[in-house]
Amino acid sequence: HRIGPTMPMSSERASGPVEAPDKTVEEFVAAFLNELNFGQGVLLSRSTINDQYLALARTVRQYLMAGWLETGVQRRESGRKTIGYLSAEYLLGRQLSNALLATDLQDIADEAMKQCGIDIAALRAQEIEPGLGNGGLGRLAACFVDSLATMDVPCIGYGIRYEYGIFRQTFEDNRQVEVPDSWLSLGSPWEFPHPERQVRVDFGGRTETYTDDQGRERSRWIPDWNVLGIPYHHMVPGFRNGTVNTLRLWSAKATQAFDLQIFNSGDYAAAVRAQTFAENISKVLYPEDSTPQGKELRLQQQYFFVACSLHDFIQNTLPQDFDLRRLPERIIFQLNDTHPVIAIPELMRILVDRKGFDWDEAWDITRQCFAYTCHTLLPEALEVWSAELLGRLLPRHLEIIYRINKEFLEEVRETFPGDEMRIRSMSIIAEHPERSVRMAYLATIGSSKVNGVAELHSQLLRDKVLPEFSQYWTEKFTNVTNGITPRRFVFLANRRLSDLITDKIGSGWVTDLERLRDLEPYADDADFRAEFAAVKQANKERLFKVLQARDGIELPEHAMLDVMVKRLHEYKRQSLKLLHIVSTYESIISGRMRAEDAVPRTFVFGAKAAPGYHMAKETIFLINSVAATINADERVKDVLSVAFPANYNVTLAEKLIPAADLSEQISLAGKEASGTGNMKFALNGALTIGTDDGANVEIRQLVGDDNFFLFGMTEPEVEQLRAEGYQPTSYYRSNDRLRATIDLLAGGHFTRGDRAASAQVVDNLLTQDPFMALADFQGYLDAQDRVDAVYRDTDAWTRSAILNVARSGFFSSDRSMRDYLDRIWNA
Ligand code: T68
Repeated sequence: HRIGPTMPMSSERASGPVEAPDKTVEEFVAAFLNELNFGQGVLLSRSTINDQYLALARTVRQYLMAGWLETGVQRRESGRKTIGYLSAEYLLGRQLSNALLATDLQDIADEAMKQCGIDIAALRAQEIEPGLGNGGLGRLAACFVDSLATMDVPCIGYGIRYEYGIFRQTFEDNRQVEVPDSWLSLGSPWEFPHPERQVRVDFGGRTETYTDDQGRERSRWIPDWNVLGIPYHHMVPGFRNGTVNTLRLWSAKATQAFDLQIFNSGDYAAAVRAQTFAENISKVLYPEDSTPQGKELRLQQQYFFVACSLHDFIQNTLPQDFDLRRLPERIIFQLNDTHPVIAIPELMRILVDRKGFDWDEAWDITRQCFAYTCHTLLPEALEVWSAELLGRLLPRHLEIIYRINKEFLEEVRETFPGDEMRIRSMSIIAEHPERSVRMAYLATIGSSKVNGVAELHSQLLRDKVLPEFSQYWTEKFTNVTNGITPRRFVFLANRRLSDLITDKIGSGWVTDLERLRDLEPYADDADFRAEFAAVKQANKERLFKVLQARDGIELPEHAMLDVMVKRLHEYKRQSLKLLHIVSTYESIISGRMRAEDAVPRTFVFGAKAAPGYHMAKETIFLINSVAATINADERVKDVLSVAFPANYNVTLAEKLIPAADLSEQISLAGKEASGTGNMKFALNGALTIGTDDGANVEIRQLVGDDNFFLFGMTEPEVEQLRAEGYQPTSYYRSNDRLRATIDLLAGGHFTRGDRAASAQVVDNLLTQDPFMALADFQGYLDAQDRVDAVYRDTDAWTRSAILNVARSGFFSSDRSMRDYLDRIWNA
């Protein structure tokens, strides 16, 4: 059968419908060999694994192409509102497996490769994942575009084609060393460059005022340099529905390859300098996930992709002569955090300066075209640009921001006459320590809706981060709890569990995750529990093989797998996890607990630290040091093991999460906006030990207190303790186990006697402990004791694990997308 809808031939397809090869092994083999011979230019007998991988990828592409072209035609003809997802990051993960899944070609491709004498697993392993994001925010964008395609909602994902994505992490002497991620080096079969659709982007210069034909005083921008944006299109296939949406990533290119005059004068280096400068814009992803550095190049990146994207939609995607007064009927730009917020003044500039709208009408249109999602609560993560820098790079935009601010503050003044304190606190422009632009405020003022990413986060966003704004516009603020795509993170990552589920309740859950509820009764079915536990065990064995091959890590077969994977950040409290491990170890080696009485545990960490984040890097060093010591200590052999595979990424997550028994979600309450790893674990049958933070709150409410290990202070308790004056040493003095743990860490036991090597992390905990790990230590240990107790009762544990799966359907990103459609996009 053919893939893709069989629509009547449209005027755009003069040569008739594009057809995919038949979904048979024979046709697949033929298409593959064709790609190998004619696309790659090699014979099967002489082809390398990389040749074969590229040919296989291009073969699968053939099956998606009809749907992609057809979706494009439908989108242009239907006039439906499009979601323009603006995100500086997309953490896509490998594409081949997902494309095979979406087209239902997995079995055919397996068999076809077998017939060619090729091990398809080796080809899958050949793909370098596009790591065009830091963590949760970038992965969320990838889940959202997957869901929108699966729901057949028109969406264009706009972003940056970084030449280098998130760095590859390696360890040397237990310390993180970053290596550039050259994900494009072996060729990238998933992207389609469209140099003919290049867009020019201006920077710098000055503005001037002039009088237009109608005698109106106007301002215009005289830029002084520019670059080109070249779009690279990626397919975003829906799950077996024929829809293929587009991800459009922009790459920067110099306007003139090099300056001929300088070149002719013989100064080759000077001639290519301009080119290097321009092309730096999309060179590399900034690896800071929470502390924006205010770097000029980053602002260039932001404006670059946003300017390209707005231009692309308005000039190339809308019909010619479209009446821009109706723009809000055709597009809603969703701002993934503040990174693309410069799009707001950019649209104002287009409407006012280029299209001749008057200010008020342009402002009315603009605000309807944007919605803003905030992903943080950390004050240091809220983006602020110095007015000096913004004015130097984008002088007209700064002018527009000033005017937006002036008119907004006048409006506030009318509602609150004389309340200058309030007015100052709502100003987009901060005056101290230097004059700067608060991007979250600009986003809030320029958007129709503002949302947080979990219930607790949205509440704190209203009450703590933007209180004046949420009082001023109660209706503007809303919540959409994050979600994850069940296609990648359950169906693809956990084939065994998927088959077991489908066997019992049918396959509808893949696109309607609430159907997992139908599994609930099976929690009490002993046979099902045994099968469920066998799946978990098989996933562990698969993981151990991966870790053995990837990192040379050997792990015991039968231990609880206790996993903490996420970016390394103090607020996430990897150090608290470390205290638990060291405390357990200390109990055994001090003789307080017999090794044979402990529940055997394997602890797995995965975490990258921002290269400039010193404390995070010290924590990585300490985790590695503790791991090496514990793994070499015969006294705890097969009882405690610690693994820290380097370079945690989407590919590893897909192997790790299905194998986990225990999910560690232990941030200080009020700091983790949502978390999405927490959802992936629950849906793969891990139990959570967690604080009342982010989406943990909702997970616990849904799975039930009996199936969740809650510990730690609540957010109000954190605030209260902080107000009273938090003193970490008081916990050290009064808690014997904490003291023994910290003393062992501080005494050089894990660092070959070198006390200085652990001092920074230890001193930080004892003297500052900004995220109150010591205050939650005892509660955490107690909760871990409860974990052990339940784990000893295999039936009880498995029952809870099944209920976690059955009750977590809410966390599908399909549901998140429905919420955005209903509450934010009106589409
Ligand atoms: C995460 N944020 C939140 N930021 O921390 C997490 N930031 O709680 C939430 O689940 C997730 O977003 C999705 O909503 C991030 O991942 C970044 O990666 C980031 C990158 C650059 C600058 C600032």
